[in-house]
Amino acid sequence: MAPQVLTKATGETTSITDLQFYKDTIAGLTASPKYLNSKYFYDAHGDKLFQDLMNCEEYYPTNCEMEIFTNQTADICEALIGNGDAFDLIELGAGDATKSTKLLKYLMDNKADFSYLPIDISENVISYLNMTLPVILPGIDITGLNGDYFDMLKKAADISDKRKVVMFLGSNIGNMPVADAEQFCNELRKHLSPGDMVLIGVDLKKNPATVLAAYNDKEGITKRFNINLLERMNRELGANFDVNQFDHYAMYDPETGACKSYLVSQAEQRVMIGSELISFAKDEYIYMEISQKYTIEQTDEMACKSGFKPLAHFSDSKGWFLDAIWQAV
Ligand code: AVI
Repeated sequence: MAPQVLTKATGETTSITDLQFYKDTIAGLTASPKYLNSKYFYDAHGDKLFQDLMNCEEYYPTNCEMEIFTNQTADICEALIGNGDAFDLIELGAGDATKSTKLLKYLMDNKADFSYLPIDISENVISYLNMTLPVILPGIDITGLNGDYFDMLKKAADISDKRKVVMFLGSNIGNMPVADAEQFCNELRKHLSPGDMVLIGVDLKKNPATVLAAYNDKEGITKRFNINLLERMNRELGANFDVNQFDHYAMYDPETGACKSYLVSQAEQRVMIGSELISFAKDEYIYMEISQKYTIEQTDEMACKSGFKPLAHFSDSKGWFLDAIWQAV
């Protein structure tokens, strides 16, 4: 019988092979070349490692976006407020909302008429925000939505017919290949109406050495962040990865703007996951993640192609990161 997993909420046991995580893992590791889905990086250990990454010297995107939100708060918020009519401020993948809190505070202080609807796939994130934000920002109108982005956007439209402003920050769009990012923007546009806005954070093309260093930090946090996915399989899927037998490899192609991470098998080896035996040749790689970089012109093009008009650009002092406002046409 395949190993079982206990679901905390219901107390029921499920076969590991029924888990989406298992199915996606086996699909990726039996493909050629092997790949894994980076959305699975973010269990509790992965969240902690990502926090460490955001504090590490070489990983610049978080600091750049924070600088934009700190120094240009008023300009960004005034553009979102527009003519002052009430709006729903929806954040996709809100996390701990550190960056958006800067904007929320300005909007509250300036009596903007808005409701905040953070959307996150993690139930923990949503209950944390529902509890903590009203303490930090007394009087905030918050409705956390737990689930898939587009399902929850639909729900947000059902809850109210107010104008929508959608935030998609932190260069999360970069974790999709360009074609998928374009498809995502098209889908996003379908869930909005003319006049609605998007505030999107995008990491820009820059000196290739700077980009590569951010995904190949000296302390090895990015390596641990990637290796954690193998450890997660050991923890949750009963796999038997010897994680010391894998090394991290990052590459950046300045022509395409694609920064990619891989784990490379250091030896010929076999790994058991559930009832599947996965073989690795020495030096065989697993493609783990893309962190796509764009030029400002490319983001404008992406906006126009998907039914938006680029309204404003906000960049940090080094010109490394962009927060753009797009308006649905
Ligand atoms: C969440 N995402 C935008 C990060 C990035 O920069 O692609 C994830 C990450 N991967 C390695 N370092 C950071």
